[in-house]
Amino acid sequence: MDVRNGMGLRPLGTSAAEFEQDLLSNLYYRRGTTVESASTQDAYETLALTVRDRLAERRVRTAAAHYAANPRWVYYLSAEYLLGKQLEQNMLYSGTDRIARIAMKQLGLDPDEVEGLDVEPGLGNGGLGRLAACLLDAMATLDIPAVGYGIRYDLGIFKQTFKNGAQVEKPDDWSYQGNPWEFPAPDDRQTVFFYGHTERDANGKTCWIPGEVVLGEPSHMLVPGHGTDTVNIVRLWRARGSESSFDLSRFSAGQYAEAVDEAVHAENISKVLYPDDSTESGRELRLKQQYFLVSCSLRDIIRRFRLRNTDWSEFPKKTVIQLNDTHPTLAIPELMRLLVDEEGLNWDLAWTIVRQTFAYTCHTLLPEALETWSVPMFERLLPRHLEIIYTINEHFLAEVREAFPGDVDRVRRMSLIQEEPDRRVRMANLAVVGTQAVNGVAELHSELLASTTLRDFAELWPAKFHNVTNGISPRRFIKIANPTLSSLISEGLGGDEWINDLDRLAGLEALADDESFRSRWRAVKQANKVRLGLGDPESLTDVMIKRFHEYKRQQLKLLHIITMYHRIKANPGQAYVPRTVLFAGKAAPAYHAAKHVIRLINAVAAVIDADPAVSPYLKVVFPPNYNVTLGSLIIPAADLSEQISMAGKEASGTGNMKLALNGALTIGTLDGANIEIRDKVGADNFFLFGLDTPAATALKNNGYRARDHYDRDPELRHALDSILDGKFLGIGREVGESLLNWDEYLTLADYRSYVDAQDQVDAAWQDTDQWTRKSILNTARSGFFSADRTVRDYAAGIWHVNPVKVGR
Ligand code: GPU
Repeated sequence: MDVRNGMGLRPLGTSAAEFEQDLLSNLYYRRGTTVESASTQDAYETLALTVRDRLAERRVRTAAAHYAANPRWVYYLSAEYLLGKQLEQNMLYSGTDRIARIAMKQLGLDPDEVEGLDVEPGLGNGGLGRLAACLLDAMATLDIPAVGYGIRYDLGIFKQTFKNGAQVEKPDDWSYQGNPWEFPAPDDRQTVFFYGHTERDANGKTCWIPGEVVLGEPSHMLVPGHGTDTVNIVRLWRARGSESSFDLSRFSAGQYAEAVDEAVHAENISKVLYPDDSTESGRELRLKQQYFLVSCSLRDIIRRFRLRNTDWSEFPKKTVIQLNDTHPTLAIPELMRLLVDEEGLNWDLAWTIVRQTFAYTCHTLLPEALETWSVPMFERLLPRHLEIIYTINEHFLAEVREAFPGDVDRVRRMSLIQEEPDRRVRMANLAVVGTQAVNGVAELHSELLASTTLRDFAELWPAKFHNVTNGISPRRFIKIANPTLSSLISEGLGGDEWINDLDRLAGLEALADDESFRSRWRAVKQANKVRLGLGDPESLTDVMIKRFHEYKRQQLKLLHIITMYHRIKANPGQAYVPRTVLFAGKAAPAYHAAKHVIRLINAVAAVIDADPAVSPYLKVVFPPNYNVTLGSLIIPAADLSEQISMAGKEASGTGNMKLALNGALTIGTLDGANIEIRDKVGADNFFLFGLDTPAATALKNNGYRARDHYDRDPELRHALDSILDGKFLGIGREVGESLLNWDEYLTLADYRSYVDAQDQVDAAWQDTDQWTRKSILNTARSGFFSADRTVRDYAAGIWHVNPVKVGR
């Protein structure tokens, strides 16, 4: 039965005229204005609400279906979500994209101008945050009952600007105009404790007497599925001072500012996203954020469990909590605390429940990204949790000693507490010990986790370790981002079922040899370059879009650019393949080495731009402030995808998948998911270069000397010398020195192989038909990288959950 009919509500219409009526009604009643006096902001918010209403109706039915089914739920805990703009997606998913535009025009509104006001909530840093959003999208699309939990940061990832070519960060007050996609749920607010001490009562029961009390206020955004009525939610917590943090005595004494000090302090918890990617920041406020997220979310999960269940032993049957990296790992000791201290369960039963409930995804191999917390700081902030971790550790280490008698070193390595050089809590170890499944995010990554980073644990519990190769939302990253290519694909395949069944792209293989299809494919790519605003659409668009990190090796791409520049300077008369090299990405504000690379790229771009002998063939562009929105414009325009990390360092990568799906050819190392991309698209359609992981590891172990490569290779020497000699506006000496004297990530060792592979790219580009064929084959063979496949893998191998269909 239609819930609205049951409630006596008028059904929302599906025609443009009805949509127009609803726009007018929302404009009048929700914004308090009329078409004649509405601002563009009024029009935008009204449009958003009118679209949202359609999804709200599905949401109500979803909640009813889920309540009736009392299913096993997936709760996805993540400190980051990069959801991307909501409007276009929600118009597509609600089937209102066409009628909404007609209705706006009827009302004299410019749809592009109105839609232009939609803002991207930048509540994450990079791949990890965007993966969370893609998985939520796929879970809803596959009708899996799921809730995402996160933090509603007031300030998202900083806005990147350039000043004299250097990165300058500006705050991202993303919701200062409000956020029409959000449903506040103040009734579900939770209380969170910090600091204080523990006490034991006469029965030996432990009690935590907190020193600070903060409120967590939730709101949620809708997560609709595509081609289904399921609408899940992502619930985001915002910190508020509690009543006790308002000091009435001070207020009465006229100390108005002091009276609210504590409340302001509390609200700092959700004030700003930490802009670190793949490095830990180790700050107390960050640990507070993590506990805040975990504490609010677990209480909410338990509240939801109790709506339909009473028996704690049922909890793991109804609940799986996926930890997105170690950031939410405090959920493990927190659930122990809730079960033992608050619910009175005995330790062993509580531990059984906890372990069955959680699963952990690791997203890195970098030692500096494995979070640890200083014991004294941890103890001050979360005294009870430290006791619980000690007890978990005692039981766990006994198990290790039993499995490996006499292996003291192993016990030291596996302990949840690092002792030397200082005492720290090891969050990754805790995450492995407290979960039923641990997974890496690409085949190579999962293998390396089990054989290196988490080897001791894989030896103890081999069955706990899984691989789930990452995936991307085909809705967001081809259907919405690349509408013209999507239309061509649908035409070629005779339908658009591929959007929810990406393996169907294989049907394009047959068209790769069809000359007219190829020329249309090429025309789409060129139109996307024009849309992006790149000058010459005939030029090879070579893109490197990702966070700036030394292991990702933007410096290697830069050495190649400088080499091309030198070649053109040396032989100006020759014909060169024209290239537009596009960089985009942010560096963590305190990551100086990465910021030096950014500055040098901008300097090299300026020098090339000013040189008329070179600029016809080579152009370097670096649009600021890479985010989901900008990525969605760049990806469809790319010919070449740069995936050039040092082998064994990139856990997976997901930009690599988005680019291949949109018909870019990859130049890449055997790292992360590049390996699987190459396996799928075929070695002929991928430019491979560089050391593989065993060779890179061996080189590092045998005393790598970057300078040997500099001494041996004249082109490399020329490129590095030009940096060291200040030929690029005097910028970048730090970059040159670091490469020559240290080169942590084997950039110079891979230089020759990389430049040679780039020469093969140039040669391949000149055969336009063959290149286009390869481009089509990249798309045709990328179906595996759908996040729908990723979620199916999680559902079958780790979550053991079933879909729940939402009835009409
Ligand atoms: N990743 Br750890 C992040 O974006 N941030 C992090 O803090 C950590 C990992 C990335 C990996 O670097 C990337 O290889 C992977 O594709 C992505 O997570 C999603 O798994």
